[in-house]
Amino acid sequence: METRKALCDALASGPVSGPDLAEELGVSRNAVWKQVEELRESGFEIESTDAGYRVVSVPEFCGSAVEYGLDAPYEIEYHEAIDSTNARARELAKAGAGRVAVLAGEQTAGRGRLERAWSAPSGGIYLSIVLRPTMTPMQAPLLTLAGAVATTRALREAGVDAGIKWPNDILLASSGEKLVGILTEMEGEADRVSWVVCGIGVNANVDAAALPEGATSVREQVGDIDRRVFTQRLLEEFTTLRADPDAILDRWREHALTLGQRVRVETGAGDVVGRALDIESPGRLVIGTDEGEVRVHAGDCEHLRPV
Ligand code: BT5
Repeated sequence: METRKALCDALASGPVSGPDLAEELGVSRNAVWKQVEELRESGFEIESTDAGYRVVSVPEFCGSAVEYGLDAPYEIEYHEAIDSTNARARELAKAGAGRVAVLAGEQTAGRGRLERAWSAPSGGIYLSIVLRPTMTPMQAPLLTLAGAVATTRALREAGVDAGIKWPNDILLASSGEKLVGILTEMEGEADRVSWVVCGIGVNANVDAAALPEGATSVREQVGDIDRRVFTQRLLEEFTTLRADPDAILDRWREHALTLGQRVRVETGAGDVVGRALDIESPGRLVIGTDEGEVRVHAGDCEHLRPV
């Protein structure tokens, strides 16, 4: 898979000859030829010209299609359908993988937080990114915020008026219907994260009728999108944000729907009701209540109508 990613990178920058590819990738010419044949079998149209291999067209949605021209360091493991991309990503993470993303067009046992179910009909984008960050478990929520910002930016670029509800739901701004859910899982010790899986479920090219009440899809709002390009944009934005962790909170604020709203947050220690004032690292919501400011780390947040 690593060679395939490197091959996709090389082909994306223009025609290139077999021998040049072999040298660049550090593999035999025969290995290059085999990989090119595999790309053709997965739906790539690749011409052999005097200047070398030239990509004429790319398949609509699969691992190599997303890797082709992707400006982010992830190999993509694609499944047309899978039980849960997070479950698969955890397996890979436990086996030592990093910088890989599991992608599916349908999930048969998608999961939300707290063992809730996630509806994942065919036509969606279900993506779980495996990361091995150098950070403490306390800081890991920042990655979830980064995932939410990256996805919101990709949605806005696609023409969807999306925004973030704390901590990591993405909603249609005008109606509050849910477009995206994010589930981050991790393993590590007190002072060091071993791996993080950031799982993102986007209701992309699916009918709202196939989703639970209160949900909407990109298809319902702006029509079908190119899932390949969308996934690339998401991964690229995510990579840019990770390179500048200090900027994540500011970007989150810019894309948030929650700040300034009256909210009710259900926490393990009871409900907190008040006005959402700000977010603090690594993801705490600051709520102004009748009894003063309260900071919440986690919980389910509801936007209330102004009183
Ligand atoms: C989430 O949980 O919002 C996190 C969802 C994460 C899904 C991704 S898909 C890729 C990766 N692989 C997985 O197996 N999971 C991740 P939570 O905040 O607990 O919200 C769950 C609630 O959202 C459910 O109880 C439903 O009410 C609602 N819901 C379920 N499916 C939905 C959908 N497709 N769109 C909008 N809302 C949905």
